[in-house]
Amino acid sequence: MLTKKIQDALNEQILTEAQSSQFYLSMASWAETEGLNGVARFLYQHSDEERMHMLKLVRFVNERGGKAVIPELKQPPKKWESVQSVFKALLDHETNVTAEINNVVEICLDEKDYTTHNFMQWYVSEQIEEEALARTILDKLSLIGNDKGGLYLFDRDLESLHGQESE
Ligand code: OFO
Repeated sequence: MLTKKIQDALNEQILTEAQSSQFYLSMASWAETEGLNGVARFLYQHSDEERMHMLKLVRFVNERGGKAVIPELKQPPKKWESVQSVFKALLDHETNVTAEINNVVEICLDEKDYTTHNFMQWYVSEQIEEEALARTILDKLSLIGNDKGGLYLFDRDLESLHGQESE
């Protein structure tokens, strides 16, 4: 059985994951309308992954005798200045998500809920990968700068990069 404190923390995390999914969905849609099909594909997949992170939490809360809350979502931004600003926003967002996950882990330790603590370790590792991937992408983008040909190749590369990531 989950304590109220843990249940609240997990429900808060459900909101974060749902909001992440919505945020990346909006980025994906923007990229698609800009003709950046590789970037769009990467972000659509990323959005789906966040939804999966949310669902995993929903199922866990309910299986442990709690009640998951499916939250209302905020409208994400509709457009971005550049691909660079998209990935910068993505990395900032993921850094905040990591802090929130660490907070849930801390609550688990305070409450001595080792089962939820164990469950949350999956999210801890996932964040390491996601932040590293976002940093790699931003490094590539800073090499490209304003070079349109470079951006074209980056867009193509991203399709294969994410293909490997999601396997
Ligand atoms: Fe992007 O992370 Fe979920 O957890």
